[in-house]
Amino acid sequence: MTHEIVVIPGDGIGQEVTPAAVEVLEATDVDLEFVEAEAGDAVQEATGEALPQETYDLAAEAEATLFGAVGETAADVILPLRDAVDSFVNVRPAKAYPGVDAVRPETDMVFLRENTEGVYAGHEDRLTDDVSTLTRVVTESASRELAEFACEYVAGDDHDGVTIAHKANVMRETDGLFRDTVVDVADDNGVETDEVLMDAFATRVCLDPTQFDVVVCPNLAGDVLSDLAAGLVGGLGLLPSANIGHERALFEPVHGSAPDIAGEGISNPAATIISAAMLLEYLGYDDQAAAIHTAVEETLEDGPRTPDLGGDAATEDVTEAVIDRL
Ligand code: GGG
Repeated sequence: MTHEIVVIPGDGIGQEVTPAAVEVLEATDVDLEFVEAEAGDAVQEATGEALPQETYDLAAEAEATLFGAVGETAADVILPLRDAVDSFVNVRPAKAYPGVDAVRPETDMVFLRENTEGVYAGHEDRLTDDVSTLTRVVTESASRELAEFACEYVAGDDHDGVTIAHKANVMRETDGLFRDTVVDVADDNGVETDEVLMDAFATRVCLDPTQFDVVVCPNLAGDVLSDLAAGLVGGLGLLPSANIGHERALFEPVHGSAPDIAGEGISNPAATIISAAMLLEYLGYDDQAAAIHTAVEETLEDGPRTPDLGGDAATEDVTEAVIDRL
């Protein structure tokens, strides 16, 4: 069976790491057909539209989409693309790899981030020169959907339960609803929960990341705390993600377009290649996905490595090394 995969490289290093991940996918025996589509800052500049309708429609119809990165147009591209695939959770594993110089080499956790609301729902207003406002939306239904996914996620593997990171002591109505709903759903499913205020999480995860395994968070908290975890494992070049919807999904590295190094050919493709492995898992190709994970792990351990990991290799060198190990 041929799977159609929409590929949206986007801006900056998205133009380097996305083709690298496609090369790795092409080196597997999975029958994939790639359809490239445009989005991002450059398209906005050229056409006035950061996310062309054609790109949105392709993502809304494909089984899976592989996305790179965008810069200033993140809100106009990433949020609608997540909407196109009807995604309710952003799965962000953060783990340290042998051989990579990590602040906390014992880190191994996954963030299950609410993907549709919170402050990223976009209800922002500029009322006067002096005043701007933002309405934060949290619904019981979206919190429930995320919690149900979290319960299924922990049931499938060796997990003790979930940690809910929130700020319900201050945002009582919104994070209170989020926290109470996740606890209710977990109780109904026999899944243990513990809770931590998101600011305390930031401290505790730096001191001892082994306290955390599966972390369920509202949208903004999940975005920020997973980037923090990236700092513990060696940088954003290592964090993949999957935006899971009901019938389709979108895979992307956690990092952005990194304009400071874009065009130099030295961006770390690991996060996007691991995102591509998650795409294969999503399609049911567990063996091929596992082979990519192993090849990336071996490459991170033995090299070559890009400059963000202390090496001097190019994106292409790392990509070839992963493919050679497949
Ligand atoms: N890899 C996608 C990308 O460009 N991420 C940067 C970003 O701003 N992300 C915001 C988010 O994940 O909500």
